[in-house]
Amino acid sequence: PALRADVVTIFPDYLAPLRLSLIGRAAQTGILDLAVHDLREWTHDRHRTVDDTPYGGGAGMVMRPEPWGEALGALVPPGTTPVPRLVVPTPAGRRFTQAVAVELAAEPHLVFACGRYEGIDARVAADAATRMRVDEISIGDYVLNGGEAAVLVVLEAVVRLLPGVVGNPESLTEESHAAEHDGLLEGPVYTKPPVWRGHEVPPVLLSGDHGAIGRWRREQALERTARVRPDLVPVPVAGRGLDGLT
Ligand code: 6GU
Repeated sequence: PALRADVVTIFPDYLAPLRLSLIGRAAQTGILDLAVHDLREWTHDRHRTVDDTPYGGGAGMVMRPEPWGEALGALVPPGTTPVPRLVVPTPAGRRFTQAVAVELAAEPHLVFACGRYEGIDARVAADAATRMRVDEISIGDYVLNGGEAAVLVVLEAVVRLLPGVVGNPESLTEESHAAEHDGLLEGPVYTKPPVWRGHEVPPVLLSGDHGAIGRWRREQALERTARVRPDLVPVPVAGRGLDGLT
């Protein structure tokens, strides 16, 4: 497979959508080797306890380190090569972006550790970091109850970048956030009919003039990005104007 992905969670059913659609097909065709593991398999008490009260006080519960240590030890035994990357979804992580998705898609093996409650005892990441690269990642500035929904997001963004998953590879370079278009948002798109409910398709798109179409799309992308995401507008550099031409 192009990618092996292990997901550890106390809610394996939450990851069921990974069997559907594009990711499901990638797993069916062998591009993706996906395994979802129940953290409670690595508990030993009658109640399969995964959490405990926080040292120092505070609200909520913290995930105990022992089951996580055993799980990661079983999935990544000493001497495992290539060394997998451990992705820990947390609202306190570095921001997940298309550039991070591209980075993760280049890895052969990803292990996802889904925390719940107030998070995982910090010694789990510290201990794992002695053996593997640990990446604490946030999918945005809001709080989820656990990492599972974030893993669905991260895997959808990563798996579609694997060779052979998206039919036409040009789709990947023409879309929003593509580095090839300076990370701009994609402008509006149209299909037939040329007039619908009185709304016309912009005539330039019917002109057959690919130079003019390319300039129009760039202008639309810049206009939309400046309007809805001014933080994404690229800073002009000497010798290269924002029109992408000069
Ligand atoms: Cl990755 N995990 C959780 N639990 N909450 C989040 C998040 C991740 N990203 C934003 N909020």
